[in-house]
Amino acid sequence: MSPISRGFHGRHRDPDVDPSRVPPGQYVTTDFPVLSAGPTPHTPLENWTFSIKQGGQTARSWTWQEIRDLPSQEVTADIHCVTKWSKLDTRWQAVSLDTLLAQVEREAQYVLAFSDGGYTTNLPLADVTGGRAWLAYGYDGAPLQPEHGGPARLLVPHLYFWKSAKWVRGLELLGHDEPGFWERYGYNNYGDPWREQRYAGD
Ligand SMILES: Nc1nc2c(c(=O)[nH]1)N[C@H]1C(S)=C(S)[C@@H](COP(=O)(O)O)O[C@H]1N2
Ligand SMILES: [Mo]
Repeated sequence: MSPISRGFHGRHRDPDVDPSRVPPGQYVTTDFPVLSAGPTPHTPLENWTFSIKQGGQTARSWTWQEIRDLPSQEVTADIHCVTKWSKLDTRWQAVSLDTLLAQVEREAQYVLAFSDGGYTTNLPLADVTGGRAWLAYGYDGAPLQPEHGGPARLLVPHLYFWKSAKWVRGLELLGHDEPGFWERYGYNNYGDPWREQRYAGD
């Protein structure tokens, strides 16, 4: 993934920004940087599914059309990348993960999100329920662009943005915690931007 250049504008204090909305060590940008660890996958929608797996089995799976037929919400959220940019008031069209998880019987405490291309990220189940996490397929009034995770990505804005898996294809429900892609490379297991949990040990 390409680092954000040092000369990136927007580090100065913007008088329009309420500083209480910006976590420690972050700066606000109006751009929407693209951060991808690999190439952008292009899965045709007719082959696309979103699955919830448990105990090595698929507990529930939705086609693209089935996902689109579920009730969606307009979500406005501030997002915070571990490379230090934050973007305020991003607007998404999304299905709450509560809606999806309500359709499976579950015992799990943890989830591992998995994506086309092999990316994974782990989250406590408590962080993807209770109206705090979504499957997002629209951004700013348009379909979510492939470089930003389209056709659909996770949106978990209360944690650093690496937890918001792009090109997500499902959730594996687990009884134990299992580190995902960046978490295995030394990123923090939980990733709370307000506690500046960037790396393991923070
Ligand atoms: N599948 C996948 N999801 C991913 C990533 C990735 O490399 N692959 N990068 C993560 C990181 S580190 C960030 S900051 C955000 C970036 O999202 P954006 O490119 O839409 O800004 O996606 C996250 N989700
Ligand atoms: Mo990131």
